[in-house]
Amino acid sequence: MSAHPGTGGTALIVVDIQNDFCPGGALAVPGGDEVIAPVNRLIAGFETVVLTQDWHPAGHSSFASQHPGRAPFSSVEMFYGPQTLWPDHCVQGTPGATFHRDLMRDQARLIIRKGIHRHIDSYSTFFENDRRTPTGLAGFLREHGVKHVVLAGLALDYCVAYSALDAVTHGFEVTVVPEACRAIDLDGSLKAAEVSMREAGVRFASPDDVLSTIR
Ligand code: VGL
Ligand code: ZN
Repeated sequence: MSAHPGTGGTALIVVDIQNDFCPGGALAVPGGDEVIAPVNRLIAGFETVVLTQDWHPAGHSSFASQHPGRAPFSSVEMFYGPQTLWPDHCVQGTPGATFHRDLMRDQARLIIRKGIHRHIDSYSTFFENDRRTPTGLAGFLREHGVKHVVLAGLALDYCVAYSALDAVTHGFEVTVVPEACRAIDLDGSLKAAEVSMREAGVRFASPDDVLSTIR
């Protein structure tokens, strides 16, 4: 028997627990570092753990600094639709893009890096924001027989929510663990994300519920 019987069909996806999304970071999510303790407990219970990393080239088109006269957190029209402009964050190879040092990383089977194309942002860990360019995660999960994905991390109303919705589209059963997530909450984005996840059939569960059902 494996150390974690019964977890084979379920994967944990830990979204963007990077320094820039934690207090003191360039795009700090309030309380971002508070997710690390519950996330580590989840990681310890799973056999298939995927970590994601927001991983932008310098001068990425989602940075307000690339749009003269535009402020961070305003919105522009890109070729793929509206795009919120962010402070420069998670630039490849910088300390801000590094995983938070307290995150348990050794057990991860795969690290997905997203937002790597200069002219397309990516909130979802399955597709870039053009909704067409895949990251390869769905194929990885299918090849490992995963049917159910559990999501936690940052930010609940952006990368976690978009990833959850895309996972549903790919036919996975999807559970989000809100206690192990924190939100940016820009102009009602948290409420909107919760509504669209609920409507899509995403389930919400506590870390204890998740751990007891996979065991
Ligand atoms: C994210 C905004 C910009 C996230 C990434 O991880 O939720 N949000 N880039
Ligand atoms: Zn980003």
